[in-house]
Amino acid sequence: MITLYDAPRCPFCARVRIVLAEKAVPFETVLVDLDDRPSWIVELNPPAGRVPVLDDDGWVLPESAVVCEYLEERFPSPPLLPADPGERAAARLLVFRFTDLERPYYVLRRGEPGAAAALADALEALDSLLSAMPFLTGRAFGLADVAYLPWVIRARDLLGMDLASTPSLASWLQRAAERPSVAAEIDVVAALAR
Ligand SMILES: N[C@@H](CCC(=O)N[C@@H](CS)C(=O)NCC(=O)O)C(=O)O
Repeated sequence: MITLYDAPRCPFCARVRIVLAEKAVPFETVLVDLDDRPSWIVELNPPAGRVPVLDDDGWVLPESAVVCEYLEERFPSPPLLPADPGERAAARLLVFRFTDLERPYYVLRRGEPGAAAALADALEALDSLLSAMPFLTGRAFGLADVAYLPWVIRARDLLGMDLASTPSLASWLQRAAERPSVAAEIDVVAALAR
């Protein structure tokens, strides 16, 4: 049995939730209170007790990008990486460069002045990629899309970022939202905003 140590507000956990949903993998959830982190989660994922953590019949894995790749290999169907090695590498490169979005996102969340402009630049960089291809993973939805979607949804719905000036990004989000896995995450974020 697969267990996900999870927190609804955590976008890293959202990556794993999306992959599990895409692959229709049954799993159980253990909710972790991020404001009062239990000692057992620190023991499971030292030193900070970060989530997500996946436990697949005793095989314990932290780090959302690693967990997503693990699930891709453990449950290859439907695939979330392209068949072509070059296209796979391009998708992995985007996951690797996720910090380009992560940094300005968290600077804005901390409320630092001028941060919205830096996040807008990072969203524009994604928009430019998406003007040339339908998904960040390339021709089909996959792990690079999963890596970014939780933050783009939160940037729009929690931080008030307007996607009107990034039309390719806005269309990508709309396309992705047609998938039940992503629609469910939009609902999770809506509940956080209430
Ligand atoms: N690199 C980790 C980051 C996970 C992470 O930072 N999770 C947050 C919740 S969204 C957390 O548990 N933070 C606690 C801390 O940093 O002390 C991943 O990709 O899984």
